[in-house]
Amino acid sequence: MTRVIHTGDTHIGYQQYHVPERRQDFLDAFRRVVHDAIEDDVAAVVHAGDLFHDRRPTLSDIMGTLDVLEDLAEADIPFLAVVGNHEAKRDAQWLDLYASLGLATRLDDAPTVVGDTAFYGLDFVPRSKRDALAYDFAPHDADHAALVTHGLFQPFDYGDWDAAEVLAESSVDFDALLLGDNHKPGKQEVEGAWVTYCGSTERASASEREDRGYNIVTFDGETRITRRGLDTRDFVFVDVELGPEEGVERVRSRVGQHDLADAVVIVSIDGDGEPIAPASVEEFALDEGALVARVTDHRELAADERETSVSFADPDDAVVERVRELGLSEAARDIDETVRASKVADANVADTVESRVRELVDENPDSLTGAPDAADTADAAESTADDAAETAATAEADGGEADAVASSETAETTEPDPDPSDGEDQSSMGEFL
Ligand SMILES: [Mn+2]
Repeated sequence: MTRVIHTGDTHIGYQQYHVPERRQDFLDAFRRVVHDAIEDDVAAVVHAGDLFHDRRPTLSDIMGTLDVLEDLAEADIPFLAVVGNHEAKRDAQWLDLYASLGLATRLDDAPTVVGDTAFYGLDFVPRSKRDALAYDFAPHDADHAALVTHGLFQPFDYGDWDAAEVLAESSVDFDALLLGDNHKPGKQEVEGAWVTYCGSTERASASEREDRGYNIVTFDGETRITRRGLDTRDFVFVDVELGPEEGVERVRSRVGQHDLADAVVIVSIDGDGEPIAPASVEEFALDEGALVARVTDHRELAADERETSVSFADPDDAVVERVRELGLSEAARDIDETVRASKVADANVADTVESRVRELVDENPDSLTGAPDAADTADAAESTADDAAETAATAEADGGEADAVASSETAETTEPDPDPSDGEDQSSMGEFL
């Protein structure tokens, strides 16, 4: 019998809504999961990717995570993990740093046996590179086997990678696929195996309304998956449908019915009624003790815009979809992050991009090759520059679109990863709900 905690999509370092308290929340959630693991004395903590929110966590994110992993190691509980799309760097990964300190095991195509179960890992693979995957795993002689990976899998919503195909093509007969990427937990039986998402441990998007938690997976003849909840930051969702004569007083009174202390308050207004300045409601919520308040007035949107909003429940999601579809080179993804991600101020984006491209060319011209048939270094560098330009343009276009959608997003509930590969954007995209 082997009993493990299956968690993922921790998104440490995400300063959601630009408040430091939210950044701390994501690390705290990880600490709670690890605390539970120690309390419960599980055989391992299995992490299915996106430990970090982006590929450039700050030193305090890295050290905070280190501290949590040290507690786990002291309890002699292994941390088995793969690399998610948010945190993936070009060569060595953050996970390798922790592995080198003896605090983590980066799962791969060779078995890591814990108890009587062999764990394998497959990092996030961009769609354009999946056809080349052989799903060739080294054999094991344990009683059970599980593959840990990160991506949006069919038969779950938004799936663009087929779990049935992975199971059928793999050289090892897996009892379970332990997945990350979709922040909504779920489990389904596919080809005689359990395929399950653990869900995120803090709400990385206002569309993640359900309580957060993680999976407990027991391999014991059969595979059993149960869920355990986590105590996370309070989110108060207030959906107001206004009648013809109603206005801001009605909204305030609905919001005021809740305990707002230290909560993230998400107000969604629909129906008829008088015009409302969202700021007046937000101020009211903050006066009542809310940590953050966001008000979306859906009445302001034209009918056709509202149609659009249905297909992109979360603007983050729209962005990740686009970026994934672009099939960008690693270098272009790096540039894309510089353009969109949080750590570079608007004024510095152009300079930073220029110096990153120069660095990349200097470091290793081959690594810039977007297409495998790029004839020589010059071509490679040129195609990278093109990719970068395209990415910048796309990021900007998505930014515009996402902004339009952002204001209509709160009421949507089903939702995978808020994944724009990288998160919170103080530069071109502005803040999402
Ligand atoms: Mn994620």
